[in-house]
Amino acid sequence: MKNIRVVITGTVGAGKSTFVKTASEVDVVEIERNVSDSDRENSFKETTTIAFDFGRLVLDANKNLYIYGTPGQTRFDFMWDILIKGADAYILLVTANQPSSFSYAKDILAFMNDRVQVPMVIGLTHTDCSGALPAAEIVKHLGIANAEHCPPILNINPREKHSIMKALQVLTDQTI
Ligand SMILES: Nc1nc2c(ncn2[C@@H]2O[C@H](COP(=O)(O)OP(=O)(O)O)[C@@H](O)[C@H]2O)c(=O)[nH]1
Ligand SMILES: [Mg+2]
Repeated sequence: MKNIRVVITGTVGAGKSTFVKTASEVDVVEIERNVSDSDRENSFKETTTIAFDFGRLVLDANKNLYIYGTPGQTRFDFMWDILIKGADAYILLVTANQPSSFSYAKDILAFMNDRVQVPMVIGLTHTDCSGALPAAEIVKHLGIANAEHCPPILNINPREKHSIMKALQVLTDQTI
């Protein structure tokens, strides 16, 4: 059995905590507090993750996943630093119907790329919501439209187990 550390990152409200909860076979450790006023303007949520979410999943006969969800706020990026440096692979979640968050998602991607070169997948969430932009459009905003090695881009609904299982399969297939 191979242990694989997977980081789930992305913007506030993209679905990171939901992803970890849906994935995990053990009770998720989630560290939250009330959102600050500045975040409240950009979010409908009352709480936000301040440290990280942690879960565990046996994906198949030879993959034991440790799953860490990052906090979504820049001022906690020391935590991203710690998490990403220990990651074997990561998923960047982007809220497809929130164009205002795309530049922040691009910043996250740059932050990660600066620190690690590990397999990754871009997961578009909220694609079932009105106003969701097409993948080709979003990828342009992330600055990877013409990248030589464009990472896999998937629609992910973090509330659905089959959806996150597929994403984790695509991700971890790249780690072998
Ligand atoms: N309709 C829909 N709701 C989603 C999707 N992904 C996440 N959500 C919801 O968005 C909200 C924020 O998710 P959360 O996991 O707390 O975001 P985080 O800030 O990234 O940890 C929750 O109410 C989720 O159920 C999606 O793909 N579709
Ligand atoms: Mg969260």
